[in-house]
Order: sequence, then C-alpha cells, then structure tokens
Amino acid sequence: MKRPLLTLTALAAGSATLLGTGAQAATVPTVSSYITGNIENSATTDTGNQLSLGTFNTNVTTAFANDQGGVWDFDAGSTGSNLGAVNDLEFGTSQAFSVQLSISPGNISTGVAAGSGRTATSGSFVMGFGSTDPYTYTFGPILDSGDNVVAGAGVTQAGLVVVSRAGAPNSATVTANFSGGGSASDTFAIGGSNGGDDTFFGFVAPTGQTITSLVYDGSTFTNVDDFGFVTNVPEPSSLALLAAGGLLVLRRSSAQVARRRRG
Ligand SMILES: [Ca+2]
Ligand SMILES: [Ca+2]
Repeated sequence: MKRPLLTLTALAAGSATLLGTGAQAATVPTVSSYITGNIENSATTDTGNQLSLGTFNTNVTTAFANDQGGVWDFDAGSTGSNLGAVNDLEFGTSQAFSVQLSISPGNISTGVAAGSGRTATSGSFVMGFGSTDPYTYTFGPILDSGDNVVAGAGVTQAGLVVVSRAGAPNSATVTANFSGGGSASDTFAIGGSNGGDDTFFGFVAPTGQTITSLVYDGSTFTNVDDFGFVTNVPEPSSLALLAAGGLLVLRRSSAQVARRRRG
C-alpha cells in the first residue's frame, strides 16, 4: 500500500513543476461574503457578462456554503505582513478545495494595512499595488484537498472592489478574460474620497466557459479589498446526498419495523 502513496506524492510534485508554480505558494483561507455596507458603488450591473454587487454577494455566499467559492478579504490568515503575489485560496465552509491566484506584476502587497488616504472595506488589511498598473489576476486550476487537479473545474464568477482614495479620483477599468477567448469590461469614475466611493466590479463567464483572469487598469494608485470568486466544482453535498439517501432508506426501514412492532 505504501508504494502507490509514494507514486501519488511524486505525481503531485511533478504536476506542480509542470504548472510552473515553482516556489511554494502561501495558503490563505477565504470567507463567505463581502461587507456590502462598506462598498458604495457597483460599477457592473446584471447585464451580459456583468454582475451587480448584490447578485454576486448572494451567489458567493451560497457558493461558500456549498464548498464552491469564497471571498479573499486579506484579513483571514493575515497578520499584516505581505503574503506575496501567488497564493492558494482555500474556499468553502470546509476549505477543502483551493485555487491558485497569481498576480502580475509581482510587486504587490497582500494582507497589509490600507495605504494613506484609504480605508479597508473589511477588517484592517487590503491588497496594495507596488507600481503603476495594469495588474492581472490569473486563476490556476482548482485543486482538491490532496492537491490533485479537479478536471474541467474553474472559476465561473469573480469580482473585486477598488478602494477610493482621498484626493485621487480614479477612472478604473476592470476586464474579465474568458476561456473561450472573449472578454467583458467596465469602466467607472471613482471619486477621490477616503473610503467613500469604494467600487465593485463583477463578471460571470459565458455558459460552459470559465474566467481565466481579471485585469485592473486605473488612473491612480489605490488598494483592492475584497476579491471574491465562484467555481463550478461539484458540490460535495451532491455526494453527501447519495449517502444521505442511503441513510434515509435505512431510517425508513427501521421506522417501518418500529411501526409494525407498535401495530
Ligand atoms: Ca466605503
Ligand atoms: Ca480586508
């Protein structure tokens, strides 16, 4: 029995190399939702491949409960030091699955205090840029708890919040790139106030496709807080339902036995 286990470990190590993950990425937990009361605007509305903040937050909350998504709030799992540009985001109530998020260029600070003139929308910590944008957020494959790639799985919805900055109005554009080669984009004029004009951008992939990356391109330096995603991994509950169905049959038969005994 030991030999297959060693082979699996070797395969996992080999696939990590093939995927170009290189150095060990940090693993960070996600939470179930945005704190929508702290986010003033939704740049995107429920049209085409866009999603409003309200719809996305409902979707990601449901997805988290079903082990299918999560929100990186930059606070969970952070002590305020830079987590770096490549992280494995564990998602769902059981945090069983993960997706690797790689940010380019890599001079970015994740899980750090909000910059001067900016306020976090959740907790104290945010994602801060290290230079002029654009910044690209690329999703890797979905991995299960054993770090095996879940075949055919990917991110189907994603959204981020661009934090408003005192004295620095921002013409911000966020683009979602899809696996079929298309994209969706939206531009929004964010006012120059400290935390008073935080703006959500969210997207959903066309049916049967996934979101491969998001790109933020703005006219000013600012922070992102939070960053959420929904995947199409099969619900563990669908497997649990089969087991629960089996239990139900057992319970029914014991109930019938009990009724027969009473009768
Ligand atoms: Ca705000
Ligand atoms: Ca935060």
